[in-house]
Amino acid sequence: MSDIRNIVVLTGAGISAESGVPTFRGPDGLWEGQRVEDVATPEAYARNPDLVLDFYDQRRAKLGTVEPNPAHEALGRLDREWSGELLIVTQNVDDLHERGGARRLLHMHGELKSGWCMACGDRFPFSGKMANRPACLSCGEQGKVRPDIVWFGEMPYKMDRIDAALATCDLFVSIGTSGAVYPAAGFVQTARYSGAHTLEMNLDPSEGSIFFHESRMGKAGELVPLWVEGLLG
Ligand code: BV8
Repeated sequence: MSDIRNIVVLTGAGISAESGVPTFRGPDGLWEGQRVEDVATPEAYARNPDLVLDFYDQRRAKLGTVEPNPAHEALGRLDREWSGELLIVTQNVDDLHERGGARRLLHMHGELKSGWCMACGDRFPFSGKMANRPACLSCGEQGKVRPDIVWFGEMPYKMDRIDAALATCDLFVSIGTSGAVYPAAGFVQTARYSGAHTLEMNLDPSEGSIFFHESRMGKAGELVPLWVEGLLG
């Protein structure tokens, strides 16, 4: 472990599960009562904007009722104390990493607390209800603000920055993700190709488990603090 300098951490819904934020693939295959294709695609938004806006309004409002868990806080400690390079790439759209102290953080699938104006293209902090068709804070256009979320079929954010970090990392760690969605699910292979050691921490083996040098099965709230202590201790 002594030759580790540059770390990339990928997180998914599993890291927020112990905070009470539902993961995507519940037992009934529904996600907060909806089918993913009915709420997380541009077509769904065009077809039924009220359903989609209300779905995200509800999740945004829920952020005020959940707290970061020990896994988020451990990554916040790693961010403060790690002297090498670190990039935390999250697929999550909640704000628990920030509230847990992470700073070297990137939301590749967007954020619930951000609005995106389809009239002027600006993005800005948003915490209200989009179903009320608010005016854009930048251009004032009414009813053109959509969730700043990367839906299926849309380009994930900051891929160039992610690819550059994967190309130079010595350690790639995946936490709480099923490895079901690309391009995130392919990051482990990119990291391996760059010669990085790869570690997965998950409740169950992900779809990409075979690509990891090491897999630790268990709850993120227990495994991540132990891993960070081992790295920094
Ligand atoms: C793209 C935001 C091109 C939404 C999300 C046809 C047309 C177009 C594209 C495609 C297509 N077919 C396939 C694709 C590609 C598609 C894709 O991969 N589809 C899959 C279904 C096959 N991908 C895309 O469309 C992406 N865009 O391809 O554009 C492109 C690509 C590259 C370069 C240029 C162009 C965009 C995908 C983004 C979709 N948006 N989120 C929102 O949040 O509302 S996806 C969403 O699901 C998440 O963000 C995450 O990425 C994904 C998987 O979720 P997970 O986070 O892994 O959560 P999940 O519930 O699945 O698993 C939880 C895990 O945690 C489990 O393993 C569980 O065991 C574990 N766990 C539970 N509790 C704990 C725990 N672990 C530890 N501790 C615990 N306590």
